[in-house]
Amino acid sequence: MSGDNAKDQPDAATLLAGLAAGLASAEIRIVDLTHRLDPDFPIIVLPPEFGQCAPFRMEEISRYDARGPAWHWYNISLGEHAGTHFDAPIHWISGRDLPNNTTDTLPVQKLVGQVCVIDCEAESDADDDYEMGVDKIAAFEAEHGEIPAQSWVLMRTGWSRRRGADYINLRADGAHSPGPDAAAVRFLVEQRDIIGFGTETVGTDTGQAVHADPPYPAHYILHGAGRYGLQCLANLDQLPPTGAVLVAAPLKIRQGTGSPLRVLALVP
Ligand code: 23J
Ligand code: MN
Repeated sequence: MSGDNAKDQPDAATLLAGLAAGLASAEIRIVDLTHRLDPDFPIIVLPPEFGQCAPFRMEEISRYDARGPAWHWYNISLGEHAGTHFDAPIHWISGRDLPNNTTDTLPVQKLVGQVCVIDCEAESDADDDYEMGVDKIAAFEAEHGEIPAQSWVLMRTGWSRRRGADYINLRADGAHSPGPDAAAVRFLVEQRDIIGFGTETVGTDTGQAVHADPPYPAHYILHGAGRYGLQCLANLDQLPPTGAVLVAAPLKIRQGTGSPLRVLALVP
């Protein structure tokens, strides 16, 4: 055979029409992977010598009253990395000099792509400090096939079901939450050419990653290679291991290092 699949594939207009029809008929479902942007949502706690991310705040401007008789609205303020959010390469020192490394310059073509979901719930239930290694990725690929180039990879831990103090899980020695180890992130970037990596926890790194080498290895490796991060994701248990499409478009903040966003998944 020639292997020329292009001839057998519908053209782009037909593909898009199929997408629209699939959405209209709900054969393609949209799953919301976003937590509610809420003043009570937990914020990452860094060691006390460092600056801290501000939580989400809302202030009423008017509510059909003397301040605005026919309209209701708020002023809001928040850190770029509050709530369900996106990390751009400039967020980390390893990505500071890359081209198109900010929320206002990154190529939007990368913001929609296929997604693989690696289920680490059992391991994370058993160990708050679980580190996903290359062995776990190998097991995923043995079952579901190789992670395609230019995929998003999400680590499912069940962490999004935690509430209040259990989410950050702070102890005297800092936060405790699962994440990938350095070798796993390096593998995904170098061997699988991922677009980005996402977690249910407050960081793409483990809670104890300040002690790793390099510190915060997921941030260091991902952003140093121009890849993106997603944090505080929800509803990963509603996604298939492969075959869904992720939509993750951060706000176009000038020189932004990240942004809260609505993360959606298109699921067959
Ligand atoms: C700054 C320093 C360490 C971390 C983070 C930010 C994040 O997780 C973040 O939101 O990017 S681990
Ligand atoms: Mn972040």
